[in-house]
Amino acid sequence: MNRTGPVTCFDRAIVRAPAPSVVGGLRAIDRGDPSFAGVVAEHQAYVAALGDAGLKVTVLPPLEAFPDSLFVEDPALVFSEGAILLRSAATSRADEAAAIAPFLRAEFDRVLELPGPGFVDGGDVLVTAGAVLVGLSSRTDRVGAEALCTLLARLGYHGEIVATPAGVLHLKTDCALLDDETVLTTRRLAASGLFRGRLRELVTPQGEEAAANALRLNEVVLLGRDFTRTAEMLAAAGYSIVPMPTAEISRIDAGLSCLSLRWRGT
Ligand code: CIR
Repeated sequence: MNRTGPVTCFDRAIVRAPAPSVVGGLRAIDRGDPSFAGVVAEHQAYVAALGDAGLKVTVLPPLEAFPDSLFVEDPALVFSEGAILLRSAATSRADEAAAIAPFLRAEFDRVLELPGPGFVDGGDVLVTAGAVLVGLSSRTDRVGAEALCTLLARLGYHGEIVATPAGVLHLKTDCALLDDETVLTTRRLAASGLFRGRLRELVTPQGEEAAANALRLNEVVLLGRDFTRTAEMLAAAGYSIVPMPTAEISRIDAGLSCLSLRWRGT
């Protein structure tokens, strides 16, 4: 198994249980609503996988008023040094940061807040060993990204603003850090040159682009279970794969990073 470094090493996580309203979650293309029971089952499998990977998981209560609130990665960023509350450009998600704030204030001594008028979703933020990459997208604008870089500096991190390919929801829709030196990426994101000279790239096979929203946790990589060719590629490269069900959450444009906030607390 390839080396896990500080940016893929975690012992704590926060998730939020899905509410029945999740069936009306945001999506770019409507391929039918997910089933509530199916989302619950996928979420439970995810929480179990986090525990198996060695993380202590706090499960927050469901929020019926916020269909997408199980995707806790978007309203906040967390680091060992503190948390940052973000601002979502999606109207239906705008108040999720306020909803998660009390839990973050209970966990972290330092909780910073992204000032307006800019917007950032956590799905656009890829923490690498060298820099925190902030992808511009329909959810993250330049004003928000610049404000975030200022806050990151206060926590001791170097933020860098990068581009997300047109039509891609979030930067991490198309990539996941596999270890300090390696990123799993789609061909279209790799083509932007973003990772050149920074990270070794493993590119998802054609037709398995959605596999790129994977999640490295300590000794394992959580990967959507339908992506068998990506699993073979990662196994051949020395990674230990945990196949995860994602058919229901993928109907509302979600993958594996967005279901949790992860950090090293000790
Ligand atoms: C949304 O459009 O906001 C949700 N339906 C999906 C959010 C996925 N978040 C992520 O990948 N970080």
